[in-house]
Amino acid sequence: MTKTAFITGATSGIGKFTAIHFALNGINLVLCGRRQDRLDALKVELGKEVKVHTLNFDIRNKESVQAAISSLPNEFAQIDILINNAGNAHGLDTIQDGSVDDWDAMIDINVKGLLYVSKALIPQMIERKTGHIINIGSTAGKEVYPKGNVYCASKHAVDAINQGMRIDLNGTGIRVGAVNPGLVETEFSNVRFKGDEGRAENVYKGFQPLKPEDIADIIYFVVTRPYHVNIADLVVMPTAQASSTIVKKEI
Ligand code: NDP
Ligand code: 8X3
Repeated sequence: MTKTAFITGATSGIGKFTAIHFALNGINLVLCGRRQDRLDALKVELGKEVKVHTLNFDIRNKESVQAAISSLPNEFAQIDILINNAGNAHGLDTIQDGSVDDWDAMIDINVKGLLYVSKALIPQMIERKTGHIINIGSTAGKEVYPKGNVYCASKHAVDAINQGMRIDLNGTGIRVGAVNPGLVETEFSNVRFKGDEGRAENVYKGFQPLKPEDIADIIYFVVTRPYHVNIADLVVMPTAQASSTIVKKEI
């Protein structure tokens, strides 16, 4: 039976390439983000392969999240796969210099937004006794690096929520797992450095970072395992990376 995936943060990077990979493999899509032009373009492009519905909402706003999900037409209302991917780092500063607005953004988007979407979609999965939730964490959810403070905290929270969801949903038929990437070249650093392209590009210079396609391929692998197999927690780094702070720039 054709499945339907709900992908947050589908307008860019990991979410966008996961949408493309899913579409090419026949998975219908509900694609979410705030940039309507990008949602429209994806709908036209991927609509050639599968059924696509788009939802424009700011994941920080719980009423908007609920209203968007309630508005899903019948043919998209049954979600088989939830990819909790929307998120970003905002700023890279010591705790003493960090901006409270950046902290709010990271906690509201990466943690609370993920919870709002999950809260809205889990009941129907419980009712149907099936579903698969993939939480996109990070190596920043496994270790803390200098100036990473609140971003790392938000991703450690995703790690805890991933474990908590798996424990609480055990026995419901819902699979829960996390994919935790290391350095992936997307718009992530453009957002972190607030549009400073030179600084963003520098993050990925001198080594081969992961591409969003690499993570999309892994997410597709995770969701296509037999039903009795749940990949609970997966960390993926570029070969050049050993930890958040150890990256061999010369290979
Ligand atoms: P991008 O910046 O390329 O994509 C981020 C996506 O999140 C966009 O589609 C954006 O859509 C969406 N988003 C951001 N803020 C909001 C919001 N307030 N409401 C709704 N949607 C929002 O980054 P990545 O693809 O790299 O990041 C995706 C996930 O992967 C994040 O959770 C990130 O933490 C994680 N990650 C990334 C790594 C990397 O090195 N790139 C490594 C480890 C984890 P729009 O702006 O249209 O709303
Ligand atoms: C993104 C990876 O190392 O830039 O989660 O924080 S990192």
